[in-house]
Amino acid sequence: MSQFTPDADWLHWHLSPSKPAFKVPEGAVDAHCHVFGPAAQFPFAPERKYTPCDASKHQLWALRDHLGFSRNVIVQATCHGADNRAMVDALASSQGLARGVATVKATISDDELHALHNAGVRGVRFNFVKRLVDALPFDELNTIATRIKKLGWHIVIYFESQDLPDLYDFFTALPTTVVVDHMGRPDVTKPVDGPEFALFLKLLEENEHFWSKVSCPERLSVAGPNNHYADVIPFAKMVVERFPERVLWGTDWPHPNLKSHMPDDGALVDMIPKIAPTAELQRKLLIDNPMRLYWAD
Ligand code: 0GY
Repeated sequence: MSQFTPDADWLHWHLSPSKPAFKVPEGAVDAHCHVFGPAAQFPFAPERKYTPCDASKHQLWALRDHLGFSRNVIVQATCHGADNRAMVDALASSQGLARGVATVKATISDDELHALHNAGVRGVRFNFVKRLVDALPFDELNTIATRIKKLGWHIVIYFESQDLPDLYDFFTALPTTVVVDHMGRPDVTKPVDGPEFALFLKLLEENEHFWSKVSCPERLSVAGPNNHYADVIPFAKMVVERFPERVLWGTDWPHPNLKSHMPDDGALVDMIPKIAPTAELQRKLLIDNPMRLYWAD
């Protein structure tokens, strides 16, 4: 038992996801997922904005196997702050089948950065979603960017679409490969060919070092699970087809902060052929791209 009680409105992740009808290609990577705790071993950060239920590395490996995936990219979740121990512990027990994206402070030492690298970390996450974090000032983020560039790492950015105009110039000046979480969280009630999504597309179009995760239909959809998140498909399909070499896909297990419904991870996998309709697009999305970014060595 730990001293942490999950938030009252916290939905537990799906305990018996369906077996997807879509068979992912051999070697597929779930390139966006998290581990939470276990809190008794890896306490949540005092500055966190939510308290989740535990979601352990063993439970993540079980999901990976059940869905037919081979590898994971574990993204440090905000509930652990800049204490990367739970994520690093998962990488250490993955037998090389997981890589990580860390959260670090500008004051991190070179030794600590190298230890993260040796553990399998290949990127840092800059989070601008206000309900999740108090974002670091730009100068601190720039210091981190310059330091992690030396390790060949990339930067994952998480923001909501309404904030992109203000963040655009900061993002495009970043010195490394940049991966946008969840397509910049578009408002899918707006047209896919409208001005808001056009700004996100321009970001990728004009900056060849920008990538996007085409993940999280369950967060973006208004149509919801009963309609198979159909309203998200045109957005994700457009990104996959326009930038096939720069897209990643992930489950987002254990789905932090979902309050209206918890997705069936098998159903999320079954969306892949709808957004990446050919075998070639699926191979790039699930294997070639994540392997290039996370297992280049
Ligand atoms: C996600 C989404 C969320 C949370 C986090 O690190 C986190 O706490 O990533 C969210 O609530 O939108 O992408 O996993």
